[in-house]
Amino acid sequence: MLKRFYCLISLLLNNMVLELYAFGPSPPCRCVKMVLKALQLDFEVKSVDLITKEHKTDGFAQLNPRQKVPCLRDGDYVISESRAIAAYLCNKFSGDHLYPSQPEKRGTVDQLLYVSENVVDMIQEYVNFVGVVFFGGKIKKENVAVAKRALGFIEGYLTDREFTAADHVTIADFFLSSPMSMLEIAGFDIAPEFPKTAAWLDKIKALPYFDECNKKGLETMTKMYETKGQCFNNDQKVKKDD
Ligand SMILES: N[C@@H](CCC(=O)N[C@@H](CS)C(=O)NCC(=O)O)C(=O)O
Repeated sequence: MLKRFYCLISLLLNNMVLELYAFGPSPPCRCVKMVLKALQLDFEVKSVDLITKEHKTDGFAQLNPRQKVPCLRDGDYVISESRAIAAYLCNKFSGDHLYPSQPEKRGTVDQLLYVSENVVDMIQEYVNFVGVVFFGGKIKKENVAVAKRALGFIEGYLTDREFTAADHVTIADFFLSSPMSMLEIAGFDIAPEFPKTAAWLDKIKALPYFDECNKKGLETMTKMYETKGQCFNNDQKVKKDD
C-alpha cells in the first residue's frame, strides 16, 4: 500500500501519467486495462487505430519495434507485450493480490500466463477471427476439438480452486478469460460441457471494472465478426459456417 502511495505521489510530482497505447477492441489491450483498473491507477489511452495502420508508423515502431498493441509508457520507461505489462504494473504498484510475490504462488500465475498464449492460439484455430473479418474466411468448425481441448485445460485448473491460479482473482484470469469471449462471439456455448469454466467466467464478468474495460470492445468485435468485416469495406460475403 505504502509503495503504491509513493509511486502515485511520484507520478503526480513528475506530472506523469501512465500512457496506454491501445486499440479499443483488442483483447490484450482490454486485459491490460483490467489490470490498470484493478490497481485503481490513472492512465491515459493513446489510441492506435489498427484499421488505419497507425501501428505501422515509424513513431509507433520507436515505441514498440514489433508494432503491436498494447504498449505502455511510464515516464521514460516503455514496455510492450500485454502479460509483461500486467506483471510490471503489479510489481510497481503493489499488485500482490493480483500477481503474488511468493515464489510458488507467482510460479502458478506465471504458468497460466504462458498457458494463456497457447489458449488464445487454440481458440483462434476455431474462431478464425482475423480470417473471417479481414479475409472473407469462415469459422473453422473442423477445429472445434482444438478449442475444446483448450477449454479442458481451464476446466482442469478449476478442479480444486475458485480461480485459475488461486482462490482469488489474479492477472492469469484476465488473460485466460479473454479468449473465452472470442468463443462467445462465435456463438459457442461453453456451459454444457465445461460448467466450472462457465461459472468462473461469470465471476470474471461480474468484476466491477469488467464492463468498463470490455463492453464496447466486445460489441465492436461481435459486430465485426457478424458482419464479416463489411464495416471495413470488405465486400466478400462468405457464409460463416458452410
Ligand atoms: N503477444 C502480444 C500480442 C499483441 C497483438 O497481437 N496485438 C494485436 C492486436 S490484438 C496487434 O497489434 N496487431 C497488429 C499487427 O499484428 O499488425 C501481446 O500480448 O501484447
